[in-house]
Amino acid sequence: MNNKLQELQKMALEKLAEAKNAAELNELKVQYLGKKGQLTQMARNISEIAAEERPKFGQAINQVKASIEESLNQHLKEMEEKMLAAQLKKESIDITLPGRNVDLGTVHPLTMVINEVKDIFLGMGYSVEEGPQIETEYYNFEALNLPKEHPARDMQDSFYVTDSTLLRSQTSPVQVRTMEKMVPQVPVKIICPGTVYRRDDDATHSPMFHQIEGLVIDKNIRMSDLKGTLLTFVRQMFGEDREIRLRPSYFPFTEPSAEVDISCFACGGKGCRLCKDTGWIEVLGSGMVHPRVLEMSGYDPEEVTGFAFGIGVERIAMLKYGIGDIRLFFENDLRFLSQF
Ligand code: 2NL
Repeated sequence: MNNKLQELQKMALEKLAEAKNAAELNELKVQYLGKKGQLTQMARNISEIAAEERPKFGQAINQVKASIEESLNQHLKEMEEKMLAAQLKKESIDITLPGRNVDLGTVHPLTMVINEVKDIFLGMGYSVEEGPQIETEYYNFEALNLPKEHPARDMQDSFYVTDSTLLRSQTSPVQVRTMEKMVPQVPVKIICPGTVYRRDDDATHSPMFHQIEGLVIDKNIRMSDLKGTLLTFVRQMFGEDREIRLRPSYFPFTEPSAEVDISCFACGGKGCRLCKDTGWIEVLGSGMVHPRVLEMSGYDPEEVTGFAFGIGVERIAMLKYGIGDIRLFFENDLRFLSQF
């Protein structure tokens, strides 16, 4: 190989090895391989060489060019790797540092009970209806067969907003509104969960509390349908080995009416402190919808019948979780709420 060419290759490779950064490498690339670079110049001078030497010379030029390119790429690659390693070292984080705790909220015990009751009745084909919390006297009392002189209508027992509107004292008005919307269609099969208000305030009564009422209207609905439905509900809510007992009672909107007891889930019915040695615990009120109530909402009590029930959410939650004072639900004390 031509001496000058060898010399050039040696120089180029040495300089490439000494280059400190990519910019210097790039400069060398221009210096040797660029359009006006040394190697390019030499290739241009090929005409000065004897014709028979030219192929060999051309080949040598190409070899030198290839070796410079290879060395250049090799150095560039090494530099990139070094830079990456340095950057990774600089930016490394200590993953052994313990994480910060994030406080998670919990579902309120009353919401838990409401969700559970909803799930059970949704499973039996009911739909959920909601309605206004400020109601007219008509929907809250009149349509439910609560006569004008009934004590529940008294200012002392309900929160009146105006002379004829009040905070609903039960969720039944939602059921009345649903009946009016559906009439004369059957079946009606709904539950109405919601906040209700009464002038009452002690360890077992809160002026604001929660109710879930249920209503079924269809042809040939009988008391046995009520009993079977409530037994199914009670067993899912309080355990598969619960029994129920219906005691005669009175509500203006149902006839006949019945208070529903469940066999005590603490002692199984033998008698204990929870059931006050009776073996039974009262959990809800129910009955066959009063014919006048059906009639007022447009249904013909000769054609259809119905049953209804009302569940006190706070009462169920207090029983289920062994809570002695209703006010704990509304104080928002995290020491209480975080236990659920
Ligand atoms: C209780 C009693 C009850 C109803 C609520 C009702 C609703 C309509 C028609 C007839 Cl639209 N009845 N609701 C029936 C019986 C009892 O609640 O002690 N609740 C805690």
